Amino acid sequence: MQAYNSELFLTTSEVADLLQVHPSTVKRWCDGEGLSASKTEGGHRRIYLLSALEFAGERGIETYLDPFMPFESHVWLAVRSAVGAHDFGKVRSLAMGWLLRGYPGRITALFREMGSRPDLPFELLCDLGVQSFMADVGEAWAQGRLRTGEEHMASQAVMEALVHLSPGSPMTPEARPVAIVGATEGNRHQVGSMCVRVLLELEGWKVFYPGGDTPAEDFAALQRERGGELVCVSVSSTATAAHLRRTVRILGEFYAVEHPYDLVFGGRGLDEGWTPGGDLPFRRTHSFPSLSPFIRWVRENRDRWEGKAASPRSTVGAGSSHEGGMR
Ligand code: B12
Repeated sequence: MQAYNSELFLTTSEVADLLQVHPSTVKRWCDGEGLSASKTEGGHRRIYLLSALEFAGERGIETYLDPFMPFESHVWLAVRSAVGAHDFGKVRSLAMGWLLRGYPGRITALFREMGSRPDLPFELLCDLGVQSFMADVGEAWAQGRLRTGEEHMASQAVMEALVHLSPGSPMTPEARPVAIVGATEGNRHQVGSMCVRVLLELEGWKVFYPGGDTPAEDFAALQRERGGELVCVSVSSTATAAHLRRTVRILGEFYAVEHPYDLVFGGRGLDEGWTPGGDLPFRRTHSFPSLSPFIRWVRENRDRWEGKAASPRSTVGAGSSHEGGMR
């Protein structure tokens, strides 16, 4: 039985949002059309979540909570904290529980639902929700609570949600701006770069995504062939300074001034003090630990890419860009 929880008594607007109708329709339903509601001291209607869902079921109205039965209340509370307070604690524990009990499909469904919310910025979902859930997965694996296969299933469940959330890249050859996004050679971690891909696509970019373990030469070749204005290299982990230096060197060797681009390194695997170097050929070089500062920078510079101003080499832009020699 569901324990009493006042948070599960919804306002008319919350029910309207859940059932995808106008709040005045919910009020009408409460006033004599069978949707039971109580009133607060101030005279506002409150509707028990499960009553609203039962009412919806009787009328054939589908809600995003239906596939989560019998966890509707938990999911509703989890999504509400994530969207309203950017608190993903409940999401993380629900998703971990499902992973341990063998319901990875629910993890996909939950991340898909949150990712389709216009009131939850996608970059925050990735930086706070996806990243922390996957960190929990890594921790559980390290403690022996999850098998390697279950860790893989978690990555797969999240990847599937991200694939669904991708609006796809524009098909036309002339669509701009163009980005190349992937993870460095030897790096099999794909979720971070996939987050970058979907985020840029949501911003209207055409993205070429070779995924994890992409040789530096191939980033360079793709950029040249597809006219990329931005090359994003994910350094989620396992990269050493020597490894990153090599990537920068190879990209530098292949760089053609007549096809200028900005180079971005990103991910929590970047050493705090790591700098890509001083005298670099790229138009600009930046590194960002997470998506939120990255997408701010992308938006601030959008005009430049849309105007396709092929400015010659310059080492740095604003923010967390880099100067100084390689370590
Ligand atoms: C799942 C996972 C795997 C899976 C990956 C499967 C897949 N399809 O991706 C598998 C099992 C393959 C794997 C293997 C290994 N893993 Co692993 N893995 C993880 C785990 C649990 C989750 C990673 C993840 O998906 N995170 C979710 C994403 C969203 O987070 P993210 O990658 O950090 O991306 C975010 C930011 O970094 C940033 N970002 C990322 N890329 C970019 C790019 C740009 C341009 C920008 C702007 C931002 C950005 O935005 C994202 C959103 O915030 C982490 C644990 C952890 N704490 O992260 C360990 C972890 C990353 N793995 C680790 C290790 C050591 C390994 C192995 C070496 C283990 C081994 N001994 O075999 C191998 C290496 C394999 C290889 N050659 O790459 C270490 C890395 C330590 C380090 N400092 O380098 C971690 C941190 C675990 C740990 N605590 O030790 N792993």
